[in-house]
Amino acid sequence: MIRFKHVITRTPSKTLIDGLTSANLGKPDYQKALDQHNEYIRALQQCDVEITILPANDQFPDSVFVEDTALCTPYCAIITRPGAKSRLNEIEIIEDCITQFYCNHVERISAPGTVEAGDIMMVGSHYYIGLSARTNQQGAEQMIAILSKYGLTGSIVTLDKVLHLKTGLSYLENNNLLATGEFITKEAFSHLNIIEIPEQESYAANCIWVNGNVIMPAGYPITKAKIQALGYNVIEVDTSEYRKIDGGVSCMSLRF
Ligand code: CIR
Repeated sequence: MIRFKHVITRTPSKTLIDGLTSANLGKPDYQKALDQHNEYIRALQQCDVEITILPANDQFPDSVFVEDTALCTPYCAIITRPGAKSRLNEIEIIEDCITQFYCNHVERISAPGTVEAGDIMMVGSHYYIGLSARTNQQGAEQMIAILSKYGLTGSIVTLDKVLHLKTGLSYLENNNLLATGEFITKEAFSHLNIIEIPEQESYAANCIWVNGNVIMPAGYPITKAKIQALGYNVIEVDTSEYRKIDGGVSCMSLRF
């Protein structure tokens, strides 16, 4: 059974209001987003992890979503190469912090590969990599080759409707997988215990398991009841301002 020791987050920048989005929910309110980020950190503080909080960076509106910039495994970290142009150079501002934790076990995705780690889901020593508008075939193949150097495995899954793989999926350990929409019936996950998240609560399919706790967005009672029924300690956080720019609870941290 894994245990996470570390979490990396980044304070949202004022420019967050200009984050990339496909949602039609209006612009985030910065003060509210900041309060919600603090609430997120308080939730993590209940999960027995050491939390690193990186400073806000105005140059990158989406830099609060640190998850996309690196894949942190137990043996190595892989700096990604985000497929969104405005996010590509976010890797420059995460690198030092990642190197502090992983020393010389830091790898990189190179051009023409693109990867955003929101497209990668860890299940034990296996990593599912979603091909999306942000993660391409070359990037996924490079990722699998790097993982294999460290005794880890990876495989590619396709996705059609959502931004990132983990927009519609969350692995909660103990064989339990939250899934919504296109992922409920995907062959690749049929060996797992699929917990179906109904369409009207699809945003809540993006949750995080942190040492026996599940942090989930507030306001999704069906999902909450299903997760609680599995025996997890559920911690709800309001992420309404992040939802407006296609972000959820997983995107806002790196956990390892
Ligand atoms: C983006 O479009 O890149 C951001 N507005 C949202 C990123 C969400 N990250 C994630 O799902 N891992």
